[in-house]
Amino acid sequence: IRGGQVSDIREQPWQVAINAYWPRSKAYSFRCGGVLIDSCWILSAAHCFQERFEEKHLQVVLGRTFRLQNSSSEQIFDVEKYWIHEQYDDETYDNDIALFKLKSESGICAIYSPEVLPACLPEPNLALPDWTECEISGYGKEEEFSPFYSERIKRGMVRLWPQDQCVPEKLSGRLVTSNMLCAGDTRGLDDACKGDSGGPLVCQKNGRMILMGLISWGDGCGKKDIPGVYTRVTKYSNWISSRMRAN
Ligand code: 4AZ
Repeated sequence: IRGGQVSDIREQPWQVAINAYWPRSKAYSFRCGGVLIDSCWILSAAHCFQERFEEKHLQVVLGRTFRLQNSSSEQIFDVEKYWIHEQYDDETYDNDIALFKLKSESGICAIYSPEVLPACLPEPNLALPDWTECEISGYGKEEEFSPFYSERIKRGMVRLWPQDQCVPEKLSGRLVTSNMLCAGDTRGLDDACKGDSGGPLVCQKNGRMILMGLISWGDGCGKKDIPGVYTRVTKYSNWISSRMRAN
């Protein structure tokens, strides 16, 4: 997260970190963010998994304020299976969504606690007013050209842009589809950045935190009047629930 503030996992208990194992270096490395949506289910961005990692090479970490630091509140899971959206386009990042089922013997995976709680999925028809203030979070970079990911979880505040202002002219010419939404800080400060992908954009409604977006792409991080681009989660309600029901 560029700008924003350091946070605590209890402020973003749905935030997950996904690590991928690299056989050549025999080590796990941080890959992307993700969002807990149910005890055994998380969402992330398809583009993080273009390499088509095997399930056994992925690991999901919940409940950590510090990305690399063990914590008594953490819960770590293997992945039983994951699905990349069938229409994901690696050129445009259209349909940039992936669904993960965590592995468990019992059918219960994450145990809810102050540090581990799911975000709510939106109804498919939920439309929030333009410029609604929402929250993003992640362990991603604090500056576009920083060599490091953030060691501590951060959060930032961004506003939902009107779709008619979310156009290629604002985003170095890249296509913006109706499956994407734009959000940015009108002060030009808070924004998602590299490593935050797959993580949440949540908006408060009736006291609940609703997952409206997944961090997907942008033109740099926190440039003035340039929004970040997010996967529009309302478009995938049926895709998500049908897979959860069938599995
Ligand atoms: C990235 O590279 C990335 N400012 C994600 C989000 C944004 C930029 C880059 C939005 O994963």
